[in-house]
Amino acid sequence: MEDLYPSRKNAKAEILERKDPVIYTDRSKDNSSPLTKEQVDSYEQNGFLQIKDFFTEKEVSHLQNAIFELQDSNKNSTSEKVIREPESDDIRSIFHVHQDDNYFKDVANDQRILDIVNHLLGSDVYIHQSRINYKPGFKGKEFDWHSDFETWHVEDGMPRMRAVSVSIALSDNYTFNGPLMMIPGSQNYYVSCVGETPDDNYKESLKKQKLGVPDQDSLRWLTEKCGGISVPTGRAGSITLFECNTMHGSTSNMTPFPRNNLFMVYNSVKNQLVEPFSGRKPRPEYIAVREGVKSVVTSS
Ligand code: 6CS
Ligand code: FE
Repeated sequence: MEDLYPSRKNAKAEILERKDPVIYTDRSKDNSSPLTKEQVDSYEQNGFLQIKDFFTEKEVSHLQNAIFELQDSNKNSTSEKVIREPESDDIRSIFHVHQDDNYFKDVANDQRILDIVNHLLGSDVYIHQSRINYKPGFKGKEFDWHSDFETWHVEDGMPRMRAVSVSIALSDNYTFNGPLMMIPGSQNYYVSCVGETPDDNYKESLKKQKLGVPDQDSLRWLTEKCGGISVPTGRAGSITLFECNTMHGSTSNMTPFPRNNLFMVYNSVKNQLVEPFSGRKPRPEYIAVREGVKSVVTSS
């Protein structure tokens, strides 16, 4: 398959134009959308959309109990799905929760979310990846600037930009405890990064990403060309949908306040993974779902 979004191939970074729509549903059908026209416009323009108080307080406390139970039960786990912070034993992320835990399987199938992502992606969807990022107080380290799509294209073989991440805030996201930072409008540009992907890159990149982190000139160009930097803060229970190619990152957390987020990544069934464009072997199933995609997660 032709590589429309080459990256980590050249010695010089390059910024390419996006070749895919952001919204895949004909906008004339907005009246059937679970989102308002303003919300769809905002997502299309900025590459992300925050919906405050999406989950009720009761749902939030169930979700929080679930992530803390999982954090506790994995304290001494040696599972590959449990990623620890680079300088401590604190849990940084737990992957594949949508499959390994019935409670989170239900969250992934929440009809309110499915209706939104089906509309944005214009098709049925399946979970490409799920993870809880705990970013513990004092110890939670940064997630450097990156486009998820750049990694999912190069290392997982995701052909086109037709996926949405749903970040569910499960602790209050303040300006100071390492919230998600986005460059609004950056979804329209693809930063082709330098470097070459080694085998098993994920064993390092999930702790601290190096490859696929754009150079400073490209980041400066994006912030100047696009809309600066936005930080969608908000109470636990808010969700932030962000397009797979929206440039984002988050700083280390040096405060006592943890920043717990649950991420569900929805990919269109029309955008299923092929061979990684890096030429390397595919990443493990718990990072990039390939099996059983036939039984898609669909709206009713
Ligand atoms: O490699 C990945 O798939 C993961 N890395 C980051 C920094 N964001 C997306 C995803 O969780
Ligand atoms: Fe990311």
